[in-house]
Amino acid sequence: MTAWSTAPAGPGAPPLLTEQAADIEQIWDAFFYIALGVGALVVALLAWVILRYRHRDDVLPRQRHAHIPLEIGYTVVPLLIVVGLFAVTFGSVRAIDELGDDTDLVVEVTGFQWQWQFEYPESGLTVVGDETTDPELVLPAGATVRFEMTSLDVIHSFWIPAFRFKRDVIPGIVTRFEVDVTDATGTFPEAGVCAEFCGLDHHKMGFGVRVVTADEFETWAAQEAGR
Ligand SMILES: [Cu+2]
Repeated sequence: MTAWSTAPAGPGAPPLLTEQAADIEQIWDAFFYIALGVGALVVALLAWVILRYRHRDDVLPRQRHAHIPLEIGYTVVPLLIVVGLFAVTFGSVRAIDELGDDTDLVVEVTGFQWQWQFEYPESGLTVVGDETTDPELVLPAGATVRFEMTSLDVIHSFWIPAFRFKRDVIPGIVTRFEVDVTDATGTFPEAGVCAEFCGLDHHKMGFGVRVVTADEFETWAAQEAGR
């Protein structure tokens, strides 16, 4: 597991590999800067109270029972922030949950203790990792890819930080999501991990991601099928 495979968005974060990742990154940024602002306000108010009302004599500062506008303000403003963040998050998750009619490729992901298997049903291909070798998830650039995921044993979580998205992989249930892979090609070793602690060798559930052109994908699939 490389440092960046669990790093949040920001400097050093992996490149965005899906169209949806850019939206999600914006939401992460919004959360970050709003949290920073709220944190700064709290620290500033604390510092002001500590300094302004520090113990100087035994006279209490002026006591006040209620301040209605202030109380309404500090209830309504956080509520608006939470509702706003919920709304944008809901929108972006729905964009990934919505399965369109123009899927180019289906990848069936199976998590198990302690590796991953990627199946490409249309080409009859199976890529599976083992103790010593991480599997590589090969994706065609520019394609709309649907992931259909399940687990053979316990709950895992399929996490490609470059997607800025992860989803639980649950035994007995198929979870799905769909993303549009960007046009950039490249090889990203250790780009994926399991993000749900699933036992002793949980940390060994890494996998690589390789994004190739549509033609290269066909060639790869034909080669693998011929093996
Ligand atoms: Cu796992």
